[in-house]
This record gives sequence, structure tokens and C-alpha cells, in this order.
Amino acid sequence: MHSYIKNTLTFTFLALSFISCQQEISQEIIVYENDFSEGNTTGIENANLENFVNIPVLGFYNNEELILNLSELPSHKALRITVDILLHDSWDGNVPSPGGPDIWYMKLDNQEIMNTTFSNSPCTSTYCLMQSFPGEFPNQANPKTGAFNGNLPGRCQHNGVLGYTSRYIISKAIPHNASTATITLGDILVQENAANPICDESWSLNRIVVSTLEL
Ligand SMILES: [Ca+2]
Ligand SMILES: [Ca+2]
Repeated sequence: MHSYIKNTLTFTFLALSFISCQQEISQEIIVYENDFSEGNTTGIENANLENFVNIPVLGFYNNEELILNLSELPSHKALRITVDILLHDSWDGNVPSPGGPDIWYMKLDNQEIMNTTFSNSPCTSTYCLMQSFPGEFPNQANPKTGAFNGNLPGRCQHNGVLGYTSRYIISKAIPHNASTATITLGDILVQENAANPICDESWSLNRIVVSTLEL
């Protein structure tokens, strides 16, 4: 085999993209990947294995945090965190109390890296509850902007009704060099008029991938 090709193949993960500082990534190594199909929740606090339409997930959360603790990370300059999340039932996006705002957030080592809202509301000329994603709260975007799939069935309050679960695949690259990392996913959901809050609005985690980046 030609040595150039051989050397190229030696690197499992190559420079595929850029992060905000526009430096080229020389090596990306996946250090954690879990779709929960094996039932392994080692290192995750508040892990609760569930199923959503026969897909294994961690769920179902309402005003809760899910925390992944990683250690012995290889030398790196940044972490890429990719989450595949499902937002179930009547998320109301940016609206004020009593319906919202319905916040979902991510932290790395207790520093906020994402604080946004999601909306599963219908959107017509007379009724549309805006969401912040793909921006940060209180950005104004139409419901389901950026969704990987906005037409999955509701889980509880709108059980089986298409459009009441939306799926988002979110990837963030953050400067980081410590050998340990704590990743927190959480929500602040508001449903003051709901008899059963977790049935009215909840979320679940379908998959999480963490990789280290050398710049
Ligand atoms: Ca609601
Ligand atoms: Ca709400």
C-alpha cells in the first residue's frame, strides 16, 4: 500500500470540520458513545432506561438533570459533545408563565454551553409558539426549526399523535483540556396548569457521543 494512504488510514478520525476559532482539527477521538441499546449506564447520574416507540432511551425527564462523568481523557484542546434528544408532548418554547418558557440546557464542568427552548406547537397564521433553538433563549425561531425529525408521535399527553415528539441532533465543540469532564443535560419546564407535568412535557436522550479534539 502506498505509504501516504497507509499513514492516512492510521488516523481513525480525520479533520472533518472547524470549531468557532477556525483552527483546523488534526485528530478527533471518540472517547464515549452510548445509544443505550446495551443497557450500560456506568458513569451517568440519574440514568433511567426507558423505551420510546421501541427505541432504548434514557428518560423521561421533567425538571431534572442527567450527568455524564468522564475521566482519563487523552490530551486534547477541545471536546465535541453530540446529543440526540427527543422532546415529548406539549413543549411551549419561549412563551411566559404559565405555559413557559420551556428551557433545555447543556453544561460542561458546570459552565453553561447551551440554554435554549423548544416548541412542539402547531404553527399557523393565528397561533404559533416560537422557540429559541437553534439560537439561545430568548431567540425567536419557528417551532421545530433545526429538528432532525419534527413529526414523531407524542408520548403521553398527546400519546400517538404525530408531531408531538421532535428529535434534535445537537453538536457542540468547546475548548477544554482537563483529563476529566462532567456533562450535564437538563431542563426547566413550566406547565403550571398541567395536572401531570411529566405527561404534559418531558424529554429523553437517544444517544450521546463525546470526542476529544487536537487542534
Ligand atoms: Ca405545554
Ligand atoms: Ca410548558
